[in-house]
Amino acid sequence: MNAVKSSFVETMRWFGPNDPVSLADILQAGCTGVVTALHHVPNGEVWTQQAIQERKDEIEKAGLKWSVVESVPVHENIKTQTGNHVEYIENYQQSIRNLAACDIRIVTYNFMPVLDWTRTDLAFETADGSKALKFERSAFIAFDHLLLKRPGSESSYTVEEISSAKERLASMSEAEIHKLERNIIAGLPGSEESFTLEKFQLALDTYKDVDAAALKKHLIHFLQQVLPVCDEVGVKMVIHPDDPPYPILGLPRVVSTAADIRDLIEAVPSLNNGLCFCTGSFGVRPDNDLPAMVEEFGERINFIHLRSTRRNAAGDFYEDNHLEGDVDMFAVVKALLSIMHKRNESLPMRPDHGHQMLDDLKKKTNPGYSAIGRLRGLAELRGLAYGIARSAYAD
Ligand code: DNO
Repeated sequence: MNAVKSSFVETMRWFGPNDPVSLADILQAGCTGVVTALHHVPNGEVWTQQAIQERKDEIEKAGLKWSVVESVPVHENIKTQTGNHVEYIENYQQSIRNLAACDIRIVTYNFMPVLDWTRTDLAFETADGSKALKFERSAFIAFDHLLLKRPGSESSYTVEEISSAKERLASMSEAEIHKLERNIIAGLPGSEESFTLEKFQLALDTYKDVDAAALKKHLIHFLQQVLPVCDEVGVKMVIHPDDPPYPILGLPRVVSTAADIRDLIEAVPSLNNGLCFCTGSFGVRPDNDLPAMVEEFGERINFIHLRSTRRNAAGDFYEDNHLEGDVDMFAVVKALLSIMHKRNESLPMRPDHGHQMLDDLKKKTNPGYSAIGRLRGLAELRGLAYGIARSAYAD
């Protein structure tokens, strides 16, 4: 069987030297690659060649490869086209050049206003006692409308939704309320921003003149500036979809559906204008047909996050085991293998998130990024991919 045509490059995210999960752990999980970023560099500043090279050397010394950058964050001024946005784009271009000089060629980013990914509960106890990340709509509305008291929030929700949010809030202790606020605004792992309640409203206010059309225009402008540099030095940009994949807090979100991706491709056709195919983010919307999206965007998928969510009618979702939930992981992996087969190329994949379980329940872990839950996810996905590849592509 042809190993190249039918397998992922298995990677795990690593948050750098302070990550409780070490490079040695990632190697033992069977990975060959690491996905990481220079989290200590302030958002908007240039990543120097020296800092990149040092981090790369550290990874290689551990027997791994720095496969993908996740993320070079896009400064808020670029998203709103205010302040020093011109300079921040120049800095971004320079970071791309410096990464290419160190032979790092896949760069993840997102274009979500203010917040990166959002959850209300980081320790939702599942039926087997392991803990998962959850987004509960009533709790989120309680935060937005009743705690933050965002001006205009009443028009984002129905009367029934607001009344269930009131009930939900009344059921919570002070400590639970505090935790809910922190979960939403204090920055989940990998987010580069963290806020207090007062600062948070000020950050939301910076978008008062930026609707979805303007945000998409700003994203396209950013791509028009950055992609020529990528084409020149050989770097692939991969955009991470919105998580959750719809507008929240009155903020626009423009990377949630297949139609959104089409708009970006049409505006900037370079093949280096690509996609981080995150099944957990896209999969929250029932109208996103994931295997069809893999087929449609196959030549531009250059990084893959595999994870499954389970949603209910109330608009809540939690992160299920990787092969369960609403994502048809068999169909998605099959479609991805077929793309890799066609392209005759292995693509980097990471098991996205995992439950906090077994020994990790006693440890301090980065929510979603504990070792054992991701190891379980990776092992299941590896087996699934192997089984499909053996039956479909064995010589
Ligand atoms: C969450 C991650 C995101 C992702 C960024 C990409 O677990 O998938 O934080 O890294 O949105 O820029």
